Amino acid sequence: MQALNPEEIERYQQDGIVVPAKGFDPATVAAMHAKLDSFLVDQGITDADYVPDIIERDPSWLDYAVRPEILDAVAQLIGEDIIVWGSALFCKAGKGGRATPWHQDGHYWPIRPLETVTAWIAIDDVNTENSCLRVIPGSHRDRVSYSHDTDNSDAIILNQVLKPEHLEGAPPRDIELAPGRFSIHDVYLVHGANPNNSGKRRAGMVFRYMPATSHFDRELAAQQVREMGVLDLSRRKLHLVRGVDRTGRNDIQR
Ligand SMILES: O=C(O)CCC(=O)C(=O)O
Repeated sequence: MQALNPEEIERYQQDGIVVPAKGFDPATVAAMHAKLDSFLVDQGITDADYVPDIIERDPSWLDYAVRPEILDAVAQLIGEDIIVWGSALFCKAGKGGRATPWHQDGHYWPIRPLETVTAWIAIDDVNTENSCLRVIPGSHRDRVSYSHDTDNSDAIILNQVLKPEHLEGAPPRDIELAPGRFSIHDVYLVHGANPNNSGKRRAGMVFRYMPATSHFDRELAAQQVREMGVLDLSRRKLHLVRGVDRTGRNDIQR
């Protein structure tokens, strides 16, 4: 059986995001929850709401990125040659959890052609109350990278903010997820999240997948840091998790 049925693929193409019917089983959810708790202790992380490079900090997180529930769905969307190039934890405390500004991911990602998807996995129960991910359905369809402003304010977790004029269009949709369920979103999709002051933690793990027909361009990454002051992605490790590197130019982690 395919991970995504034709209706789900159609929904992804229309909306730029899909929540597959099948998430992780309860035992996997429990293991992931426990692993997050010990990971936060081991890493001495007490109040960080955004922690990049989770797999680099603890390579065993890659086991979750390659679970068939996710990888089979990703393969249906980007093809059978797949590189995991990013991971992050968005773990917002129940009080003072900072907002994620409206943004498009690909705006500062050094992948050419710019094709990549993100799986956002709920570790906690994630809903409107504790500020789940919000998206503008269909905002990916034109395949346009809109302009962003740089905002280094402490109130938000990313410093690239979509210019407000690009927010017109469909109303935002909240992506509510039970623990173990995940969404997959397109690189051009406009998304963000409200601050969390609900009293309930809101933890989600993300893994980023690019087709190995695209090139992860480290020089471009360094240039983007110089020109935009964005997070430095130039030393990201590339994990080939299925198929082969079709470009022959991606320096895959061995
Ligand atoms: O979880 C969030 O608040 C933001 C997640 C996000 O921006 C992403 O996964 O690309």
